Amino acid sequence: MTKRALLSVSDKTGVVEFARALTARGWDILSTGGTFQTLQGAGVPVTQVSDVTGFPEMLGGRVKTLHPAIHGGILARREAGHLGELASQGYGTIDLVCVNLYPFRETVARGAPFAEVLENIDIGGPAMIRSAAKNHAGVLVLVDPADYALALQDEVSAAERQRLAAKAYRHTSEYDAAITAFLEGESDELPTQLPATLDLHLTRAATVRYGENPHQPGAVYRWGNAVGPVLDAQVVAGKPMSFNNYADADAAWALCQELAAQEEGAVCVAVKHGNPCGVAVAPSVAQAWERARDADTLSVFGGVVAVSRPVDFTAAQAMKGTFLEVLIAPDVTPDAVEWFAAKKPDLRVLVAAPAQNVSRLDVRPLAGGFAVQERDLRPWDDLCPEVVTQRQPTEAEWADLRFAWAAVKFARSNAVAICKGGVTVGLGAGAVSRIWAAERAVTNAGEQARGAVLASEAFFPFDDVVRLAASAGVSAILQPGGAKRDPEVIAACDELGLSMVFTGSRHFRH
Ligand code: 93A
Repeated sequence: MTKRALLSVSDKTGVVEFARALTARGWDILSTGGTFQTLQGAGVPVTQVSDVTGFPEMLGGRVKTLHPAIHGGILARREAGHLGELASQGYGTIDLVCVNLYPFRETVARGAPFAEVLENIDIGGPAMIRSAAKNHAGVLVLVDPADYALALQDEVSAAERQRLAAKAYRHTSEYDAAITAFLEGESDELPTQLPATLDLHLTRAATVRYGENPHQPGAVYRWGNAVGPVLDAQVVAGKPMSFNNYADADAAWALCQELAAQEEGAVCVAVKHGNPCGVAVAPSVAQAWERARDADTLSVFGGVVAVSRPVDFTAAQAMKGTFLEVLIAPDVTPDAVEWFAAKKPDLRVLVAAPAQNVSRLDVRPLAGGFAVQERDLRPWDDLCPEVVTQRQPTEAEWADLRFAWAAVKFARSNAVAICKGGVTVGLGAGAVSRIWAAERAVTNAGEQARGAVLASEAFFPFDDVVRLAASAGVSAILQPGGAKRDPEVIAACDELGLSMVFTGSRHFRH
């Protein structure tokens, strides 16, 4: 018996060629309104679904294929009982369903009015896809033009049919998740409560040679229509970006942007393995770079550097003696690009735009899923810092406390930053105990800790960090506060003549 294929697609890519190839292999083609017109216009023999159902498309297209002549033809098991029942109604089988859905996500993304978005919720399409996928033993289900060629083979194995069915259900479930997310209002406003389902529509945005290590395959994905400052940056010189480069560049640029918004001067952030290792603000990019580098000349080796202002020839030359993996800036002058290309051919030089529509969600991989939260976007101006000691910070200390707060917020917990004159002179990050983070920061700072300030991203469980800081010469400390032993911690500051500021806001970053 002649096989029948039902083609009903919104994205008409490749459908004419596919239909033609099916026809050449002896298939009969059924189609809905728009697809029918496309195929007929291309000279492909095709029958309208309405001729099979005996009903016209109605309600402006809302009901086209929702009919037993269609769903019976798809769902009937290929065995005497079902086939007999089908034949008694005058219906035939449908052996291939090729459907892609109304462009719901695209309609949301272009900011269409609510009624238009609702109209783009496909009902009949998912019903056919789900019917065909359920009966995949007898029906091929295609939701992706990339699979059309497979369906043209003489024989499609049971395993391939099952794979296509799984892909079909994934397609409809992601589609439903996008609708849920939209209706729950996740798309525009900052969500106060994350929705029960998330639209994890991901598309590959970049290829990398491998993941974190050479034996791990890796790739970079874009979430929905989000714009990523690093994802969308222009690589103006150097080698292609690696997996680790993307991760570190993202971290460096985020901190650099945050500081650029709160500081007067040019900002430079050096990152190693996801943590800042040197951060500075200075009148020029070259000076900011030199100060960030000198903050920790050991760790900056092989680092990723972000700066908040255009890199000119002078700034480029200041980077001469240091091996760096990536440099990201809002712009790089042509003579600087030329110099980098000639003198540092391995350095990836990126020009990034401050991000507009960056995803507000932050995900942490779990085996089998993700933990998802809103990004920590709280700015300094959102805080109500409170001095809890007898001594008040000086104006210069206030400036450094604010600077240190941003730096420590972007470091992995437990983190402690010691800053002086707009430079992180000591950073301790990713420590499993707070005192160890403080010890690292104090050791790195050395003599520079005298008259410096210290910030911690979370509270002090004991007064040990205060005593260590005081012995190193630190004069002011900033932390969220809120620990059981806060009174002891404050008393230690008063005893040692330090200022302490509580922000009331913790900034864990695990
Ligand atoms: O409006 S629907 O939900 N009702 C239906 O009965 C129906 N049948 C197919 N949408 C329906 N479709 C969808 O129409 C398909 O999923 C496909 O996206 C689109 C193809 O329409 P046309 O062939 O008219 O361009």
